[in-house]
Amino acid sequence: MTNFKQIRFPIHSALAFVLLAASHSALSHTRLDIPVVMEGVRVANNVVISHGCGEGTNVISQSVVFPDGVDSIVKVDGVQSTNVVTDFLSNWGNLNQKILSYNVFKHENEKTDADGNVVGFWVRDGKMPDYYNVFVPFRAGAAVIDSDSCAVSVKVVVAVADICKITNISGFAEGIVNLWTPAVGSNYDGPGLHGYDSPATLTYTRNLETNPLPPTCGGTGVAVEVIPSAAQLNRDMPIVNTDGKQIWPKP
Ligand SMILES: [Cu+2]
Repeated sequence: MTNFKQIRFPIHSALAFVLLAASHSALSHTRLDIPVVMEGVRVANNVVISHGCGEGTNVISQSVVFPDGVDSIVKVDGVQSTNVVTDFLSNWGNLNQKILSYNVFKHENEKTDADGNVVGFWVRDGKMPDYYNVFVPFRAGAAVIDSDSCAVSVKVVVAVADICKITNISGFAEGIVNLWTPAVGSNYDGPGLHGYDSPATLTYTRNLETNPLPPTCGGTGVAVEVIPSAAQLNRDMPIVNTDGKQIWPKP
């Protein structure tokens, strides 16, 4: 073991590098200000943009989409299930509203589905330097976990695009756009980009005092995850002006 010191150093360095890289990405990706909320609690939340698309770039627009609960992917303990969102969140739909703010972005609007429920929002005409942080505020409504379900937590996956340059879909690249979306096979997966398959999330935890697990759950309960479908992201990720004109991506 005379070589111990010689081999120990590179291993230690490699470990330090991995830890540094992990903490960097955890800190620097676009995430929610308050990523975990107890059910029944309404909070003022923010989408936090922590960097642009590289040195010298500005985030000029952002698009945010929540799963609509219509054709969303539902996973139970990590396994895709045939359940629907309302099996676990009894009041899902229209829970998240944009809080109006022209601090950074000069135009904004909510995105709605055919029934007028808010499924996301967009902001544009801003200029956030790469080295800045920006809060995009929204009101996260009080979700209710279905009392008959065994869910102890429901993690809602949120798709976000931080846009530094307006292009068409084929123009998506490093330095142009950061896509914090689940890789579900939509036009907004962004394979190879910085935020690939690293979406923001909002987790509701069950209030076990007021909403105890049914005895049939066996005491442990399940962790549920709700992910927007590719069809929904293709429909809802674009930024469309009130006059119907699509701003991003360029058609
Ligand atoms: Cu990052």
